[in-house]
This record gives sequence, structure tokens and C-alpha cells, in this order.
Amino acid sequence: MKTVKIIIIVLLTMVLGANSYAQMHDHSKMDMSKTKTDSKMDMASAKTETLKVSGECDMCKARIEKAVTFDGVSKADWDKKSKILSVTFDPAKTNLEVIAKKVAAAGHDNDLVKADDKAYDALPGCCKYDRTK
Ligand SMILES: [Cu+2]
Repeated sequence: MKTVKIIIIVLLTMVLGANSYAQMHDHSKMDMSKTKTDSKMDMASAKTETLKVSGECDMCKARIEKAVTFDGVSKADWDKKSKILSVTFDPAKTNLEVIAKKVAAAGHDNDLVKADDKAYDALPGCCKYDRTK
């Protein structure tokens, strides 16, 4: 009977130990994703690319930047003058083509993908950039 007790205690210790290890592990994983933009590892893997995106005004800027704000993208900045969208993303999660498609879906022509006509037509008058250029 004594041996059985000892075995149970040993087993319990192992199970509990494994559990707390798993929890610790999960916790550290969670923390990593939370602070991913600050961590050095992700900084190294993050990629910044540029894409020429047609647009006219600050409303376009807000729309373009919002369109590319999704999981995997850590930074997006569109310059009204140069029409260049600079976007920083995690190549493991997304790529420039996906980003370009999102921009096009919002109504903005870009170097990689032409905007959806319906989305372009739905843009406010001030945002109707010249599509013939
Ligand atoms: Cu606009």
C-alpha cells in the first residue's frame, strides 16, 4: 500500500510539474506576440517595402493606411506627395501582393494591382485620382 502511495505522489508531481511548465511556456509565447513589434527577433524578420499608390488627399491617406492595417503589418505610411506607401510587415504572415490587393480593394490603383472599379466609383469626389496616368 505504501508503494502505491509513493507512486501516486510521484505521478502527481510529474503531472503538476508538466502542467506548470506548459503554462509557463504558453505565457511566454503570449508575451512574445504581444510585444512583437519591440522584440529584436521580429525587428530582424520584419520587412519594409514600398508601393506606389494613387491617391489625392488626406482622406486617401487614411483609407490606404487603414486598408493595410491587418495582422502581420506593423507599420504603414503613405506619402501624399510622392504617392509612396511604405509598409513594414512580417514576411511569415503576409506579403506585398496581399497588401497591394487590400489597397486595390479600397479603391486605390497601385503598382501591383489595379483598383476595383466599384470601389473607385464609391470614392468621394476629392479622392478621384486620375486613372489615366
Ligand atoms: Cu482622398
